This record gives sequence, C-alpha cells and structure tokens, in this order.
Amino acid sequence: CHASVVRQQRRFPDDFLFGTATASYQIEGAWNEDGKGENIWDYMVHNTPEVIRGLSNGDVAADSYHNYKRDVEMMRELGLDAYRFSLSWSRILPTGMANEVNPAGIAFYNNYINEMLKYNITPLITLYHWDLPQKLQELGGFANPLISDWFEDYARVVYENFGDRVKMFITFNEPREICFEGYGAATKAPILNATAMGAYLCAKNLVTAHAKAYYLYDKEFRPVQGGQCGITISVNWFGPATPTPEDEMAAELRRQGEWGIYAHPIFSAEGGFPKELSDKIAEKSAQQGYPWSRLPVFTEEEKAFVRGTSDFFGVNHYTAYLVSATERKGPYPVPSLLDDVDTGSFPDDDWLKSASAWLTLAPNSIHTALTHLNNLYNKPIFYITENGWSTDESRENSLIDDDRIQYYRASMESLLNCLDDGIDLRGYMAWSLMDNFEWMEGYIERFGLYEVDFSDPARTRTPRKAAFVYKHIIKHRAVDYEYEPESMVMTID
Ligand code: GBH
Repeated sequence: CHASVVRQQRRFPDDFLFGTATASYQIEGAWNEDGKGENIWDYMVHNTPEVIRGLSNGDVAADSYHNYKRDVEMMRELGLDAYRFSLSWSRILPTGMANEVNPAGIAFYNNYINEMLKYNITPLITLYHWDLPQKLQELGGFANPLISDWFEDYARVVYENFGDRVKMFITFNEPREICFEGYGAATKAPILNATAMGAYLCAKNLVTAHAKAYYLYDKEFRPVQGGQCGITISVNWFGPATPTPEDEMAAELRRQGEWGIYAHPIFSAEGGFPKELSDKIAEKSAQQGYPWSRLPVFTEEEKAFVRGTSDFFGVNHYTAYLVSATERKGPYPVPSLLDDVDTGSFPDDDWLKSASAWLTLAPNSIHTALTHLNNLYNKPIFYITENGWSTDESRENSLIDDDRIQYYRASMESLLNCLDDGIDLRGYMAWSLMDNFEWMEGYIERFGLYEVDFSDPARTRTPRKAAFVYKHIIKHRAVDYEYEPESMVMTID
C-alpha cells in the first residue's frame, strides 16, 4: 500500500508553540504547606469526600510542589516549546485578598518559571483554574459581583511578580466549568447546585472580572512588560443530529448555553449575552412566574466594558456531540440552564470511546469548532490551550496507549486543516504533561503523556508511548504514521 508514501506530509510552522498543560490543584499537592490558604477544592474533598470517585483528593496529587525540577526535565525530554500551568490563588494570597502575600508561594512559582526559562521553555500562566480561596467562597464567590475587584487585586500581584518573565496570561480556565458545573450544578466545587440562576450570575461576574484583569494588564503592565492577556473557554463542538431546522436551532441554542454565554460578551462585535439564549431564558422565566429574567441584564455600558478584552481566544477542545431538539433529553431540573436550552446530546456510535463518559474521538472537530468561531468572532488569534485523551487507571500495559496516539494524530490533522484555511492558530497544548487529580474522577481517569505512580511516595513519572510520538511530532513539526519508538527509554535530545 502506497498510502503513507503518497500522503503529502504537511508541516507546522517553526514558531508554532507546542506544549502541554496542567493545573495547580491537579498536580501540586502540598495543600497546607508553607503558608498556603484553604481553597474550595481542599474544603470540598475534606468535608464531603464521598463526591470524589475512589474517595481520593489532591492533598498530595503528583506532588509537583516538591517535584518541579522533574516536571521541567520532562518538558525537556519532550522538547516542548511551551508549558501552560496555573497558579494557586490561595498559595499566593492565603486569605484570598491582597492584604497578605505569601512569600513562599511567590518563591515556588519563581523557581518553576526560572527553571523553564533556563531551558527556553515559554511559560503560559493561567491565573484561575478552579481553586478559589475558601474565604472568598464564603462571601459568595462568583455569585458576588465584588469578585471582579478581588480578582483584579490578585491579578496585580501576579503581573507584578511574574510579568517580567511571563508574557502570556490566561485569566480564567473554562468559565462553563466554573459557573455551570460549580454553581448551576454539583459536578465541580463548590457544588452549589443553584440551578435556576447560579450559572447566569457567575457568567456575568466572571466575564466582568476577566475584563478588569485585562484592562489592568493592558494599561499598567503591558507598556512595560509587553505580553498578552486572554481567556480560555471550553469549546466542544455541538452539531445537529439531523439536518432539520429543529435540530439546527437546537444545536445553536446548545452552543450558546455551553460557551456562547461566556464568549459572546468578550469576542462578539455587539457584546452581551447571545440573543436567542437571552430570549429563551426571558420567556421561560416569565412562564415560571419570575418578575424578571433569571439571566442578568448587561447594560450598554457594561457590554462595552467587557467587549474586546482578550488578545487571543484560548480554546480547550476535547470532543463533539450531536444535538437533538427531541431525542435523549433530560430529565433536567426546572428551572435550570439545561431546561432553558432543552436539547439532547450524544456522541455518534462510531466514534472511538475513551475512559471518560463524555469523551470520544470525533473526526476533525477542532477544525469544525475553530472555523465556526473564526467566522462568528471576526478571526481572533487562537491557541488550543487543552486537548487530550483519557485511559483507565486499571488498564493493563498502561504505558502502551495506542488509542491516545490515534487521538493526538487525529488532532494534528485537524490543526493542520485550520492552518491550511488561514485560521490564525498559534499553538497547541496537550492535556496533560502527566497523570493528575482528575477532579470528581479522582485518579481513575488518566490523561497523562507521563504516567504517575500515585502509590509511590516519590510520585515517579514514566513516559507512555504517546509521549514519544508527541515528541517526534514536535521535533519534526509533522505527523509520521510510520514512527514507532525504538524503546521506552526517554532521553533529552
Ligand atoms: C478540562 O475540562 C479541564 O480544564 C481539566 O482540568 C481537566 O483535567 C480536563 O479537561 C480533562 O477532563 O461528567 O458528563 O458531567 C474539560 C471539560 C467538561 C470535561 C465537563 C468533563 C464532565 C462532563 N470538561 N466534563 S460529565
């Protein structure tokens, strides 16, 4: 068969940023060491341990707080251009407020950053990946509009301490998971399950907090530090299950409920919440006897404040779903975002399944999603800030992950399709550098290019086969389907 010989090898540009991503609570451990304050994940796993599969927690996790040099060594082994990681707000500001800065927290991140820079690895910082200081949660967290001031104060400490060396800041990771899962449902901390309005209040306050942190960077820090500031939103693809107007409309409403509600205020020309979704929530709220819409109003002034406040669009993309106006719906709580949107969603039966119920290999979905966003939001600069595949911790031969390799290669083709179309896509971060605390799934679902032995106090990291394949892709800026690692021994080139 000549297919592999005939297939034209498409290449990534030399300046395309290849990296991996992680998040503080998922890897750091050291939950109460050196002055760190308690956050909402510490609080939840200690007070309601039964919400986590296997009753595990992130107290130690991959222990990156003590293993950061090994982490950077792995980055060097892979030949990464960049590494995306998040800061623990309560490690830096133990009370959540800027009254007290923890020097040990600043020192830890300085060491991590400096170790990367020593080897020319570009650090990308996420300010918030879900670990809110518990004291701020007790004041309402993202349901309190004052969160935007508290976040701005925290952002100032971050820019002041790290912005001399870090040139890319991401304010929030995945507003949907923060707002919908944490406030509007009970699938992430702080498990509020305030279904009627939790996600909606949080959405407005979060995008406003993002905008304040953006202006702070833009006006006070960018002139000296010269970097970029943006946001990362989870954009999975939601397409119609059948080509009928009903399913087309259902898919559009679902996209607005999943990510448009966070992206539209920042990236659209007109600003504010998406129209069809706003109308639908207003209509349902009226039917339900509310004197006002459960979706908060954006005044014209507020819309203008939030609009256009991101230097790039960070996209976390994992998968796609088919959306139906009638099939496989609910039951959903009433009232709730899911009931407002009122659609069913499911993967195609033919798509390869991962260890996570929500994650299948949907063909070319990065390209489909980015093409849509590119048209909708007037061609922003894009980074894929997460993309990855899970295997089950109980798998035999856990280092041989051919399904993960298949997924990453498919992702590469989809990225190349974007580049071929002239989409301004500048980088790709694989989730994840190593196995870590997978939130409610504990240590059962594994996303790492490196396996971590969580029963070993040293948290030994061992490369999986996919690590060698990703390394080869980065080195050659292309996908070679013939490539097989010669051995499972990893070295630094
Ligand atoms: C990312 O979220 C996160 O940023 C990262 O921290 C995480 O480790 C990674 O994905 C892998 O999960 O169980 O059906 O209720 C991805 C988006 C959305 C994926 C919510 C899991 C749970 C759906 N996530 N989803 S369900």
